[in-house]
Amino acid sequence: MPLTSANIQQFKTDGFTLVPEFWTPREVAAMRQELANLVSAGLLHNVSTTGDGKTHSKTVQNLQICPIWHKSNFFRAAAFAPKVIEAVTALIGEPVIQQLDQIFLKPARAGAPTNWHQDNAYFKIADPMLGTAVWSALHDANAANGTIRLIPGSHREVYEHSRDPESDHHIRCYPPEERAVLAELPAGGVAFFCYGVAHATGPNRTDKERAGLALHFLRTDYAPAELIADDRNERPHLTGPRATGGLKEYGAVIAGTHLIELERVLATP
Ligand SMILES: O=C(O)CCC(=O)C(=O)O
Repeated sequence: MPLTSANIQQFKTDGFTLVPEFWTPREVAAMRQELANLVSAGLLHNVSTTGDGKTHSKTVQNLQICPIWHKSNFFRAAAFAPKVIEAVTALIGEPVIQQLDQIFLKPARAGAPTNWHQDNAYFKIADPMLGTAVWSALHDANAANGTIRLIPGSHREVYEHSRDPESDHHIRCYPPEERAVLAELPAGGVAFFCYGVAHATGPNRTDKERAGLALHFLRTDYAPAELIADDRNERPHLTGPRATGGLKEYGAVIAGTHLIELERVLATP
């Protein structure tokens, strides 16, 4: 079990918890390699704007890919890793569905922030404790390179959101930042935070890039209707009576392929 009872208790109280050694060094190496493949293929886009929410910045970059599953069999399989499912179900219960996958890459010296928001301002589920992000540090993440900040207990508050003028499509809020904690994590570490917790990442002014992979999961019984419609062919049921290991959603069994995909990525130059 990747979480301790203290992790589960902290998630209940603060709305988030940190696991510094979640992914193995080999898993991290494969994640970085696959991210480099996606970057080379031109699949990440700068969402950072000059202050009007429209004009893309030429000086700073917040590079996003969302979704990832249709571009990377490796990242698609990561959501099915048994330790991911074990951790997520320990935090939010069952049955669970995967809702989203995305990466934000902050290039060296010019990495731009992702501003404050609560994921539930997008997802709007009835109980924000019944959805969680699994935010994985692909590089050591610290204050200098803009690691994620989280506001303990903010899942019990709802902040007003408006269009973020520094992003081409995001919304943002202006929560009490002085209450935030900095989630410093080594590469392979994970922050689990429920849909209600306000969070943000900062600028990266160091001379090395930094990336975070965010997988989002929620309780199937709290999912929006379109996400669990019978004719839906993406976003997998991971547990419960409708779970098929990805077969129904992707046309192939994905469960159990995470380590096979990892070896494939590492073996491919
Ligand atoms: O990694 C980032 O910059 C932000 C991630 C995030 O806010 C999210 O996945 O909700």
